[in-house]
Amino acid sequence: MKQTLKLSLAITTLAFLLSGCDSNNAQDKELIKSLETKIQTLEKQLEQAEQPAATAAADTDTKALEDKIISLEKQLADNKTAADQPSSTLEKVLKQGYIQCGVSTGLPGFSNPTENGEWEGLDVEFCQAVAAATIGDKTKVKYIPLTTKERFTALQSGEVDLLVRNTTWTLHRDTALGINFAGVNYYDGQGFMVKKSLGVSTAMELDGKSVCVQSGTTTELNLADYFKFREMKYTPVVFNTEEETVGAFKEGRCDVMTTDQSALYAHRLGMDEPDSVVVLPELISKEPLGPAVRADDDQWFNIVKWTLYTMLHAEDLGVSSISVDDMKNSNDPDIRRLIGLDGPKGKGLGLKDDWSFQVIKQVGNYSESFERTVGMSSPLKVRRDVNALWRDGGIQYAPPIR
Ligand SMILES: N[C@@H](CCC(=O)N[C@@H](CS)C(=O)NCC(=O)O)C(=O)O
Repeated sequence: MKQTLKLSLAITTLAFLLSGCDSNNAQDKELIKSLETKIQTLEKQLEQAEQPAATAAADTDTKALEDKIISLEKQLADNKTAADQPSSTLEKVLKQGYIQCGVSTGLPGFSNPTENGEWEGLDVEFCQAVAAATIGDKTKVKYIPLTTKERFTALQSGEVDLLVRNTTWTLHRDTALGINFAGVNYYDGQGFMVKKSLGVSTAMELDGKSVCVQSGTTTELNLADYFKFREMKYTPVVFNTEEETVGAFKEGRCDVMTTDQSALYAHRLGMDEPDSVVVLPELISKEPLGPAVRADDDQWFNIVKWTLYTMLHAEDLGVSSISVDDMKNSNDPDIRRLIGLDGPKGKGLGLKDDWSFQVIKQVGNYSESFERTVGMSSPLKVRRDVNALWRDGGIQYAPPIR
């Protein structure tokens, strides 16, 4: 439209020029007059034709600018929210003033609620050790009881900062769930428990029996493998919680109960007549139990890992919750580095230099924690065996602090 008008205007103007402005002929004058009028009309039309286009262009520009402003405002708001959010688990923990530690719903020796509502056990003490390392106070822990099914989701979603729940470190869990295992605080294996009246003394005699087992565990999978590989039959009786599984075994709803051996010893003690049940000698799997963290935070992963190593080193170097104060006067370079007087101290972990001192002072070395919760000073009376330090015939070993 604009193009057509422009062309008409150009032709008319040309005709006007060609007609000669100086002509005196009346006919010519009339023609000139009509061409002048035509040019004016065309110019006016052109102006009008250009007007809406200009407005539309301006509208488009305004819209684009508005969109840009909205998007910038949104970016600003997002950045502000992100800036308000702690960027690391350590930051979050320090801000909230406690650690959210995922534990079991109740497993004697590992994580068990006491009658006065407190928690005790090897895993519970490890939660406390991480609280001592980071916040400087082992009591700053909020225990979140989790079933087997809930545990990994709770860690992934951030409901817990740390999962210390007699959880077996496996390839699948370490690689497919967005979590990392930070070490092994108890080397376990899966076993079987039966009533003496069943007249069975080895797992090879369990063909055709019914077995109580908890769902969502490595236990369930190992059980299936064990019987299938040996072409033995069994009837699984599956429950979601520890309480139900043990309850069913007690009531005689299955012949056999299977889980981590440490837990079997604990449950045996909880029987009305512990001597009426026996834990069979076989271990059918490896169950290295350890703390797990989310996979997106190396600093937190390192803090948890080195808290465990500190407890192991302290045992190795003979530093306990009792002796650690005196050790401040020690000349032993290993001990001085262990308690943060020399060496890398807390910097690399983003912690205070006395972080490891606090772990040992408030919770103790690995041996102290082990004996108190599952070992000889506890009702479970588990021997160190494979959980002894490497120099005592076990496999517990920590990399050097230097
Ligand atoms: N270590 C195995 C088994 C862990 C497990 O959950 N075991 C049961 C039986 S000992 C348990 O802890 N139950 C306690 C609860 O349900 O809170 C795993 O990681 O899958």
